[in-house]
Amino acid sequence: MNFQNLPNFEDSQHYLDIAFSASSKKVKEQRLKLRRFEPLQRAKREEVIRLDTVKRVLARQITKLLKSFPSIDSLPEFYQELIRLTLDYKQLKKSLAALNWFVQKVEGFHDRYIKLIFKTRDINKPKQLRAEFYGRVSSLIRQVGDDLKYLDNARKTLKGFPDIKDNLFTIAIAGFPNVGKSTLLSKLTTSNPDIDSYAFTTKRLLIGYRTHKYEKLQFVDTPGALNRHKMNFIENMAYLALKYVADVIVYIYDLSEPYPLKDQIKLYKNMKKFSRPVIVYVSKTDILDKKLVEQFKNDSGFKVFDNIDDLNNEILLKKKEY
Ligand SMILES: Nc1nc2c(ncn2[C@@H]2O[C@H](COP(=O)(O)OP(=O)(O)OP(=O)(O)O)[C@@H](O)[C@H]2O)c(=O)[nH]1
Ligand SMILES: [Mg+2]
Repeated sequence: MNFQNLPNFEDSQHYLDIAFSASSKKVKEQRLKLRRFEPLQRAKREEVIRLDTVKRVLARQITKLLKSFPSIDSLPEFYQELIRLTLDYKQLKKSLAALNWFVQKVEGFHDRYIKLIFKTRDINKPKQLRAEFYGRVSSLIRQVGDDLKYLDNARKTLKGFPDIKDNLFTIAIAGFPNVGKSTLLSKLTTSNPDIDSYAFTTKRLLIGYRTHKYEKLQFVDTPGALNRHKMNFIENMAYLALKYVADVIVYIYDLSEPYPLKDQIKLYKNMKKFSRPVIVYVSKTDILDKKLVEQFKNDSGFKVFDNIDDLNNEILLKKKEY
C-alpha cells in the first residue's frame, strides 16, 4: 500500500473560498443570458446558480477527499494495526463520518433554500435567502474544521507508513541490532540500504525486491530489538510485519556476538510465536573463526545457512512449499 499521494486536507476557509468564488464566476458567465428574464425571475435564477455552484463545489471537494482516504476496514491487517497503534482509530472514523455528514447537510440545505427561492414573489428575497444559505454553509464547515485538521494530521502519519505489498511472497529478515540484517537485504535484493557498524542504524522498515522467474519477492528488514517489553514505534512496526506480512522469516545469528549468544537464541525461540518457517543464517562468517561456525552448526540442533546461494535456494524452496 502506498499512502504517499493522499491529498492535503485544507482548513475550512479554503473550501468556502473556492466554493464562493466559483459561484461568483458562474454568475458572471451567465449574466448575458440572465438579462433575458424579467427582474424577479432574473434575481431568482442568479441565486439558484450560486446555490447550485456552492453545493456542487463543496460536495465535489469533500467527497474527493473522502474517496482518496483509504477505507480503513478494508486495509490489510498490517495497516489496520499500524493505524490503531499510531492514530486515534475512533477519532479517525468520527472525523470521516463528520465530513460525510457535512456533505449531506449542505445538500439538504441547498434543496430547502432552492425551494424557498422558487416560491417567493418578493424580489429582494432571493438574495436574502442566498445570504442565509451561505451563512448556514459557513457554520457547517466550521463545525467540521477540527475534523479536517485531524484528518490532515492522520494523512501525514499515513505518509510515513512503509509501502508494503500484501500480495507478494514476503521474507522478513530478523535478528538483533548490528547483526547484518541490512547487509543481507542488500545482498538478496537490488536495494541499497544504510549499513553501519553501530546498532540501530536502520530507523525504518526497509523493503527490497527481487524477481525470480518473473515473480517478485518482497524482503523486509525488521530493525530494532524485538525482545523488549516496551517496544518503540519502529519495533512495533517490525513486530507487525513479522506477524502479518512475513511468509518466511530469515533469522540472523551473529557469532561475533554484538549481543550475547544466549540472548540471540532466546530471540530466535521467540520467532516461533509467528508460526512461520524460520530459516537460520549466520552472518560475518568471512571474519569469524571457521571452527566457531562449524561448532555452532553442529551444536545448534537446527539447519544453519552460512552462504547466500544456499540461503537463496532455501528461501525459494519455502516459497514452493508455501
Ligand atoms: N565482515 C562482515 N561484516 C558484516 C557482514 N554483515 C554485516 N557486517 C557489518 O556489520 C555491521 C552491521 O551491519 P548492518 O547490516 O548495518 O546490521 P543491521 O542488523 O542492519 O543493524 P541495525 O540496522 O543497526 O539493526 C556493519 O558494519 C556491516 O558492514 C558480513 O557478512 N561480514
Ligand atoms: Mg539495519
